[in-house]
Amino acid sequence: MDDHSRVIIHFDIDCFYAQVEMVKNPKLRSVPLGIQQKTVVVTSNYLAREYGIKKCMRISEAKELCPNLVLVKGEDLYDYRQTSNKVFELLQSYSPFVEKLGMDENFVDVTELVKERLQQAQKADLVGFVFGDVNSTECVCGCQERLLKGSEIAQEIRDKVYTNLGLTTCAGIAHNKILAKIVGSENKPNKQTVLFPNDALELMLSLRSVRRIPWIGNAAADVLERISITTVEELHNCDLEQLGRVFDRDKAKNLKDLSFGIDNTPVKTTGKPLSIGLEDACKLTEEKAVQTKFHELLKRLLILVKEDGRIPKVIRITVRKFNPLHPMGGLRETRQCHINIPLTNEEKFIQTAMNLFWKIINRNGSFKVTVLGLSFTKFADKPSEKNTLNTFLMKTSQKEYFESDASCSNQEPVLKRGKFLQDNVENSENAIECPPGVDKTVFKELPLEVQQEIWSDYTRNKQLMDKNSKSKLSKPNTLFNFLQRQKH
Ligand code: TTP
Ligand code: MG
Repeated sequence: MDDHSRVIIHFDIDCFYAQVEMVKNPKLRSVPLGIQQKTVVVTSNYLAREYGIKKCMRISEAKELCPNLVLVKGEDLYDYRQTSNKVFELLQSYSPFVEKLGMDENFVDVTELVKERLQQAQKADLVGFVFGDVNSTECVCGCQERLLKGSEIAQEIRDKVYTNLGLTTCAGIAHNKILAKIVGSENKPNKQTVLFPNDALELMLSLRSVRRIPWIGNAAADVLERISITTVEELHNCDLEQLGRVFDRDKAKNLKDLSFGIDNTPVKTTGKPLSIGLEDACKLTEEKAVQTKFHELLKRLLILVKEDGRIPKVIRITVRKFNPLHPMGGLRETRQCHINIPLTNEEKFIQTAMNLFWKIINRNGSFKVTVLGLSFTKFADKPSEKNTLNTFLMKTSQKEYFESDASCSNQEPVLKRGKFLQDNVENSENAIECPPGVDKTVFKELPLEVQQEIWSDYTRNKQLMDKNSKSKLSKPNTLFNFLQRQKH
């Protein structure tokens, strides 16, 4: 059953990398601009597209089409990620349901906002384009009114993205994700399009090839081709039994639904990524060159990890060996291991990455690596800032974890903290005396502030005991008494 109760907006930033560069350097707005990665133009501004420049075109071909093409290197993704995060944050100010789809696309579920706005003003006006027939028969569920309100909200958000960040975007407004995504690219750039449910079938058929249906990957499309299904229409007309012979039941049903534009999946709120990684295409044949590439990747990666704020627990490397049968492709192999390395200890990271590398590549033979990647996965959260003794101890050890110098070893941070304090206390002229009855080793491990607190507890206790030497009063719950109890 197709449910029309939601209003979903899909946002896609126009010529994303090119716009980020144009925001940084407005002079680039008036020239045909291409973003270069290695030997290809990964994207270009719309001025360059007028010359026929396409995504992933070779530089030589692009230059032939447009000799005035200005090229900017786009291999460092830092600014693009930053901008992507800013757009994401801005969208979150409209709805808690924002799902990131790559760096320049987001779904936003604005159903609640639409409801609120319709309560304030019943009337909603169409903003932007409509796919199909504006006067298509009205659905009884009220979806048309909701989607029109959605088009007003989409315009409002796009205006805000432009005012705050200088970026133009396209938007698709529909009652589910797949339709919002498809309809959004009907009118580009800097435009928005709404789809009413009655026209969903027409939109899906307009794609023609099943390969153009989002979420039907190449693997599924290849299997469909083997059973002679290549068009959306053929997928509509085939029966589930036929699909069930090559896919499991759920997948078969899902493919059929998608081809009709039926998609009840929710907008999943995007949390922090499960892994943070980078990889580069390369041609590496020597150990030294591999190390240099790891260094390069690590430098960029550490900036991202520090910004993310979590502590990586696992390092993973990716290697693609040259395969003469697939000179442009081939399988990637990965190896990973647990780590406990301060983020400043780059040498230790490289050493660990190289150890993993030699698990994939035979150290005694020659090699040719065409892709090298480095990533961190499995993160631990940084402790909260709450001011408890426990978080104080944790916080200090984590602070060290982030800030310690390259001489740090690969020890547990808490142990390192212990050593640090011991040095601190033993060498300090202001070292605080360990009160009688408290374990000296434990005491020495504690931060000066805590030692100070325990000493004060001890002296206060002592005064109290001296005053009421015969008193049977129970001991108050102080740190000093706690440590005394631990010892006995
Ligand atoms: P897209 O959304 O495909 O393209 P775009 O935003 O540049 O252009 P538009 O939406 O106006 O059609 O990709 C987003 C960014 O991803 C793009 O700016 C550059 C980058 N990219 C790559 O790095 N490699 C690729 O192969 C492609 C297609 C894009
Ligand atoms: Mg885009």
